[in-house]
Amino acid sequence: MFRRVVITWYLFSLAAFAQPAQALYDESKVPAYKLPEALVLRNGEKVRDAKTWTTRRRPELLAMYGTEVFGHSPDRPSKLNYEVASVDGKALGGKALRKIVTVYFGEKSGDPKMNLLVYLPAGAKKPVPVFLGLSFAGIWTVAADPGIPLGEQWVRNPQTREYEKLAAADKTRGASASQWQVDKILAAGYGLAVFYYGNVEPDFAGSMKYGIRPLFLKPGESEPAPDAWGAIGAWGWAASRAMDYLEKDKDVDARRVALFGHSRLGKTALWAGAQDTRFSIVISNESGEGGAAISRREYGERTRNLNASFPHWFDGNFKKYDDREADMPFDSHLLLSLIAPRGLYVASAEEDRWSDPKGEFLGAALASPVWGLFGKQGIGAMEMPALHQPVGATVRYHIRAGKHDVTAYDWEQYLHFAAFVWK
Ligand code: GTR
Repeated sequence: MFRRVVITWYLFSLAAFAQPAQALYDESKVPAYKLPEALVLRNGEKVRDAKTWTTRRRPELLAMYGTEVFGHSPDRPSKLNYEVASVDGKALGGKALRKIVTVYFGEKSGDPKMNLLVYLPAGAKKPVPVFLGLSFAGIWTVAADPGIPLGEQWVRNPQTREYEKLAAADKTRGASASQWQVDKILAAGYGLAVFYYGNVEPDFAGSMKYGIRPLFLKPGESEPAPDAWGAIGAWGWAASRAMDYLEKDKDVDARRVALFGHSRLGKTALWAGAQDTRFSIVISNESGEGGAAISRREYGERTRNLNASFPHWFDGNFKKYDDREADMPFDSHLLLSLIAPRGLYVASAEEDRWSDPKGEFLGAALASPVWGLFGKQGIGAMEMPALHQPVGATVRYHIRAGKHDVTAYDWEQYLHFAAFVWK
């Protein structure tokens, strides 16, 4: 019980302490703004076809996001160092084949490594499409499955307010099961792969030393350059390493892998999916500011809040945009456009005003013309839909009732969307 209380307290504190009372929530007071255009190159030339998009506009946007926002990540390693630690064909009461795969990030024994949990429908006759997700709380919280090894979890001690790495208690098994909906995913014929972001780098200012980024510092560097990756870049890079593994797994249809993340991990999914085109679908669940929401909208969280509360998430250059969103040569529609022409799902929750649902919708709607270059339909509307009325085709959006969370309703929409994209 005690541990569950600590985890709840910790997760709550992540969301709560960063929300100042003076955030703007009155739509009528949101000032007008002017956005950079998706289909215009920085030199002013118009983008009229898919080839110009792919060979010129996309690379310049990717470079801009690398330099100004998330920081550049290292290249794909020449070899993935991994080990299939266990395989059980009768997991979850016989419904699933479960694999635990350890991915090693460094050469030395103390270097960071992550455990990837892979569930596939038991008895599948051919390789299956997979949802790959990042977890806030550890892979053993995904399902109450005693076959998942308990790991260590970074938690903030309520007394000292310091973060500590503690062995997870058995009671935390399945603690975040409602956010993963494993039964629904398996019943739809898909697999689910999940890793714990804390295995890659813990999530607090000053935590870099415990994660993978030090492995890539250049000689003489004690911290990444202003245009080198932050924690979001590191978590996203690990998602690509999970993808490297999925490509090697013969039970997985690696051409059909959807990358999923919620909140800060939704921002992470967008950036990882923007860079790594092997992800055929990218799902942003309430990614908010720095994710799907238009930054120039003065509603809910702002750039200055991100940089003040989470200085480790973005790169050094991003700090200069505090209260200067109008000067950004980018905005969220351009981040989202980097997923084109693959499947993109953006989802919001009505009570999650901090994430700016309307800003998230507009990001997806304003990115959609890029899908048009490829003969695909995006959102196809500029009016926010009503609650529980998903809109769009290869770019899709919904807003549901309720709080900042991932729910069964959200997963039902993602499964439906995946069936459409992977038909
Ligand atoms: C909040 C943060 C948001 C969002 C959220 C989360 O505190 O301000 O940008 O990422 O955390 O990740 O839960």
